[in-house]
Amino acid sequence: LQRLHDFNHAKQAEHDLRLSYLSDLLSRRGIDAQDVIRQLVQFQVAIPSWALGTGGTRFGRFPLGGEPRNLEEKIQDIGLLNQLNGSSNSISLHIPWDIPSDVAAIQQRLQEQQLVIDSVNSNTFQDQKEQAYSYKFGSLCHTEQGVREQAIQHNIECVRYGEQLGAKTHTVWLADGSNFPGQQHFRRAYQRTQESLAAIYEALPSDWTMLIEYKPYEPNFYSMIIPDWGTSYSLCQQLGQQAQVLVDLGHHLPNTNIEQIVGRLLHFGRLGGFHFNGSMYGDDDLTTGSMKPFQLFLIFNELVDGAQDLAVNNPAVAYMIDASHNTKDPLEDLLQSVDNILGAYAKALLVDRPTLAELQQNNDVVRAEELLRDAFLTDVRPLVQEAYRQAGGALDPISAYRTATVREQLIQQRGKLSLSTGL
Ligand code: AOS
Ligand code: ZN
Ligand code: ZN
Repeated sequence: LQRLHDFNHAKQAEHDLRLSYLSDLLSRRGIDAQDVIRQLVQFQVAIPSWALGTGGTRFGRFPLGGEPRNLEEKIQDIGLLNQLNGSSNSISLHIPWDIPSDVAAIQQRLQEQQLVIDSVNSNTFQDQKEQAYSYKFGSLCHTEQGVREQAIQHNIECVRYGEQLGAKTHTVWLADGSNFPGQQHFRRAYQRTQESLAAIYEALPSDWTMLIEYKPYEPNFYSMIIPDWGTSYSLCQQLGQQAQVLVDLGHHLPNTNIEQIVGRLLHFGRLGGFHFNGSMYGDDDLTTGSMKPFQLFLIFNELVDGAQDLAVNNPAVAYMIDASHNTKDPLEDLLQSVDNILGAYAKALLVDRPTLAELQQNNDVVRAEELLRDAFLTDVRPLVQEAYRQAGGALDPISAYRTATVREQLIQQRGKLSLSTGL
């Protein structure tokens, strides 16, 4: 990527023209473009270790080649992304897929790439070879104490690995649930889950956060133990201040008003984390912003509104991309996702909040909506590109990636059939 400078140089003149036109337009509205760009440069979204290889479905997987074979290579890939867009300075790990064999070596790699560990994620949705009990009928919710204890210990082990690597967040997503009516006693299963989570929470260092992710269906199709934000919220309330709700954009039934959920959680000070992806039907894990860009903007509108409102007392939100699919080069997909995320964020930063508040107060429905539409329809790409450039990245990360023939080189280094651990 040494050619990044030359690459930007060729695009610079046109970029300057577009940026100065937009900066002029914005300054007429009292918005300082540089101020927006500064906030875009600061925005960081974590990359999970499992998004770097082609995901596959239960029907098949079509390896792309050059995919990372171990944690070191995953760190290398994320370092590459971060060089291109300056927006992905952290990595989320999945235990046991990413158990570090040599902690010092991993720390060294992270330092070289100027990356940090974002969160550790437990895995009780699969059985591992050496484990004593099966998770076929659940983990933290299981009817048998031995299974619950094994799952609790696994979660605590994740936290211990995370501590060695400087993580501060533990994410729990449970596949637990039932496939058939009558299979599970709803109240007792919830109670057991709550008690198991409390045991994990007790082992959490005092400066850590525990994120509880909800999902309405899959892999269980009749009931999930934590199907919705209300259940996550109730668990967090019982656990304590270090527990927070995690919103994954793909974990809602079609047409759910996700932006309202975000607003509610901010109001309660319980929004801890975000998993970005795109969804047409459910947990599709498509490119963020590829399906519902207006909804993504409305979600950022809530986030920005909450961040600017002194009455809101919510801790910093941990952002991550949770996507994994079968067709694109995963690195190109992640660059697209970050681009859509920053675009939605930039548009939300353009919203004239005092005027919007006034319109809402006076019930001026049309002008309130028009105000949001105006921000949404603004072409903010010059701001996002300038943020990449100021962060030392490429004006156009995807074409820089292609021009530098990154994938071809990775295939040469790692082989055509390299397989990453993961889904
Ligand atoms: C699963 O559907 C959830 O989105 C999880 O956050 C995550 O994708 C999983 O833990 C990855 O293995
Ligand atoms: Zn997720
Ligand atoms: Zn998911």
